[in-house]
Amino acid sequence: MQETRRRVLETLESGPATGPELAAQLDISRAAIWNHVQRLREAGFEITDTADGYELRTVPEYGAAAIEHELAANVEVEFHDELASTNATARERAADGADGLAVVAERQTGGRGRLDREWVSPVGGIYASLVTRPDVPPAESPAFTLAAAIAVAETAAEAGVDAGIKWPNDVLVPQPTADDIAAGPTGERDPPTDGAKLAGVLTEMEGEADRVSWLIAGIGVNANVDPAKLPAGATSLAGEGGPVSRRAFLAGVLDRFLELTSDLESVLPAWRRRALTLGREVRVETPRGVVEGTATDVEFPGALIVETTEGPVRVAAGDCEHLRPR
Ligand code: BT5
Repeated sequence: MQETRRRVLETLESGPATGPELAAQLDISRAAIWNHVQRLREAGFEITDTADGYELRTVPEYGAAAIEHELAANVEVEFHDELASTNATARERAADGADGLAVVAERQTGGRGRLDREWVSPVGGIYASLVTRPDVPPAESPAFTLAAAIAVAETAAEAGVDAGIKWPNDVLVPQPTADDIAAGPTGERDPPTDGAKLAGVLTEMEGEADRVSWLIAGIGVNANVDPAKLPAGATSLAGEGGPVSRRAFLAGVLDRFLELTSDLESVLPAWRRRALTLGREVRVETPRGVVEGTATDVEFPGALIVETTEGPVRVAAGDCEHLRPR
């Protein structure tokens, strides 16, 4: 959001203020203040004229200005009612030189997962792609994928939904098994299953040998969506705990992502705290074949260490399945 407009909004958040008061405080003309107030009204902020001056009544539920208003970081938001894929549009913006831009859509008609899989994207979800230009070698980009998954899982936990991460980037909500339910709160229970998928991350990048040119963190979160509208095995924040403020949730995710990626050494410890995969028997399909064993750790920038019958194997990329112990 334009800097002066952001300051007008911040001032009104602490209480009503007249045009002359705002003009004096921000050192601009009263006409300019009026102009900013009009722009905010057009963006959906309800600002009324009262005896005490302009009064901020409500903030729009979602949209560019609403998200920018919640963000601590200086990120510009571009909002669309519908896009094929926010990642596809973000790629175009990246090619045009964008940096610190989040492309957000109310729904996607061609949402993508990894390996050209589909990402079902009904209204009510969060679909966002953040374009950044980090000064790191391309080999470190997997850490950004982990960071996006951590940011979503932590923000979900703050919203009361206890989400964890399946390596590398699936945000899942553990579900009770049939045995759990039968055994009751203190009984013997089955080991946890994978859980239901709440969110996914699709990172795309372009770079030269030693430096990333741009990196896009594409984040899809089933927020205020009825789980019946999602594929089997999926869940939503609304289904787990109740609807959330999408503007606050997304701003929380983007701020946390930028914080984690500004210090890549913070990523692995934060990932381990939310990991569902460590200690589990896993089967990972990699481009070089299947690796099966116990997942013991992650290594920078995001490889999974699997203890197999032939010793430890370092898996850089692949599809991971949690197995029940033999
Ligand atoms: C992912 O892929 O999990 C990455 C998804 C990234 C989506 C975001 S939305 C904003 C941005 N713009 C895009 O076009 N994409 C990004 P993957 O691990 O391949 O998982 C895909 C699989 O998850 C599908 O094959 C389905 O089985 C399942 N799936 C599809 N839609 C889902 C949904 N809404 N919730 C949970 N699971 C879903």
